[in-house]
Formats: sequence, structure tokens, C-alpha cells
Amino acid sequence: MQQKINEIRSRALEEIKRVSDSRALDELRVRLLGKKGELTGILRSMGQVTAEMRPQIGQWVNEARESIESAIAQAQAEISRREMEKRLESEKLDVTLPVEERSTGSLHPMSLVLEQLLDIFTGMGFEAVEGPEVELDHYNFELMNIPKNHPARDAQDTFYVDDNIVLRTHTSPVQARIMTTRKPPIRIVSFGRVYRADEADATHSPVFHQLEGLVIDENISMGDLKGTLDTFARRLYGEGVTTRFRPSFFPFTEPSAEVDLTCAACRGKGCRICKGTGWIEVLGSGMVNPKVLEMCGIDSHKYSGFAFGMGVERLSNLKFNITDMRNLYENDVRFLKQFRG
Ligand code: 2NL
Repeated sequence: MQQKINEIRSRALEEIKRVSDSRALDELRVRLLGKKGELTGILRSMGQVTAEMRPQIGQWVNEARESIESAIAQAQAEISRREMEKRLESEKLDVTLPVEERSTGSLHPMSLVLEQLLDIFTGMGFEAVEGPEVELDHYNFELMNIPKNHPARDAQDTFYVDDNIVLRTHTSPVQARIMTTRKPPIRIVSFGRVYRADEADATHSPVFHQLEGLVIDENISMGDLKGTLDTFARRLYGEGVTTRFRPSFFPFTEPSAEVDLTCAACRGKGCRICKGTGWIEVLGSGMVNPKVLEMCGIDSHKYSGFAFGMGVERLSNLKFNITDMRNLYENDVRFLKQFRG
């Protein structure tokens, strides 16, 4: 019997040596030590053995079991080690390889400029406001002193939704809405998309962006307008940049002025960008027409105000040296990638 048990053990140890993966080893363990295994069979047939021999045979079987178990444990450890080695080898990363460039997004040049403008004006105490792009004729035109037969209303310039509703042609109606609902003092900038029925070319687009400012209080004068815009000019382009006011006309301001800023490219010496003049035309402005104040319910004898407006595309094109406005709307990443705050 002892010999038989030894044979079983030797055969088992031989078989364990030949196994090279965890699953086969598991199957082998079940076959050698499980309920149907030869060693279990011997224990089960103990009924036929004399009582004195039973403890002895039990001991031999247990010893054989133990040495098989330990051989399996050893083999398992060896297999795990080899499998881990194989995995480490196949998953090896070369951390020195150059990585694929990851493109990060950036703000659109229009957003960059608009943010800068809003920073400057909110820094001077203006509140930034927004309003609807589809607007009543009343706010867009009537309250801005642009009556029914005014040429600015020409169907060639304005997108009409119906007789009373337009796509706003400027951001003034946002300010008109505030003038009709608030009492002075008022100090706001309105900004956003505006619409004109223009053919798109290098300098025109049917959709563009405007920023307008409005201040209404007692004793507001042209001097306040000039001081505000001088400060704006310096904050936008730096010390040494100033403004030049030229008489002009707008239905909503009286008097009105167009405002030039010192050319930021040549600091006023005259260059290609300012066509040799040293000045860049950037703004329209004026004292709010008393008729506009009255129509909006503000007493023009007690209060006065100034207002100004500018095209954001123009400022962005000047700042970034963009010569064709269409670049701003085409969203070609090769174009957009070039602009950082
Ligand atoms: C320009 C001219 C301007 C205004 C806008 C304004 C607004 C109110 C009352 C009076 Cl609520 N005026 N806005 C005034 C003067 C000029 O814009 O050339 N914009 C690009």
C-alpha cells in the first residue's frame, strides 16, 4: 500500500511539473486531490483494511496529500511570477516617446476684445447689460428719434420680421428699454449682435457686434464724454493715446461727434494702418438728444446724458491686424489658433 501511495505521489509530482498555466493547474488539483482522486479513493476504501492498519495508511495518504499540495502551491507561485513578467513586458511603456500634440481651445478674437472692453467700462463704473436681438420697431427706431420715413429704416438696411418687429440694427434699444424703466443716474454699456442687410465682404457682414455706452444724470456735459473716452483710449492702447473729436450727425445725439483714437501702431506719427493721418476712427458719440430723453420719460430740463457706440469687429481687426472681417465668422481653426489673450 505504501508503495502504491508513493507511486501516486511521484506521478502527481511529475504531472505538476509539466503544467504551465493556472487553469490547467487548477484542473489538475481537482483531479489529484478532489472527490474522484486516487488518494481520496484509498481513504474511501479504508473499510476493507484492518483496524490496526487504518491510522498508518491515513498518515501515508496525508503525507502524500501534503507534498502534492505544496508542489501545487510552488507551481502556482512560479506560474503567477511568469504571467506577471509576461504582462509587464507586453504592457511596457516608453515614457520618453514624444506625445501627440493636444490642441487646447482658445477664446475667439471677438470674445477677447469684448472682454477687454467690458473690463475697461465696468472698471469705470458702468453696468454691462444685454437685451433681445429680435426687437420692436418702437425701441429700435422710434425712441432713437428715427421716425417712419427716415432713410436709416430703408428695407435695404434693416431685416424686418413684420411691420413692427425688426432684427435690431444697433444695441441702442437695450438702452432705450432701461431709460423707460429706470430713473437716472444711469451708467450702462450694452453690447451684442446687431443686424444690417449688407452683402458680406472684407468690411461688411449682415451680423456684427456693437458696444454702446450711456450715462444720464444731472449736469452731464460733453466734458464728461471726453474724459470717459480719453480714459477708455488709454486703457485700451496705453499711455500717450488720446482722442480727437470731429463734428458729425446722428438722429439720437445732439451735438454729435465722431471720435478718433491716436493710431496705436505708430503712436500718431502716421503709418500704413492710419493711412498717414496718425488717427484711427473708432467711435460715434454725442449728447443724448433731448427728444430721445423725453420720449423715454426722462425730464430733459433736469437731466442730460452722453452716449457713444463702437463696432467690436473693427477694434478686434485693428488689435490683431486682421484685414478681412470674414475671417472672424468662418471658424477656421488655423485662423482661430493664432489668438491668445
Ligand atoms: C456708431 C455710432 C452711436 C449712440 C451710438 C446712443 C444710445 C442712446 C441714446 C443716444 Cl440710448 N445715443 N448711442 C450715440 C452716438 C453714436 O454709435 O458709429 N456706432 C458704431
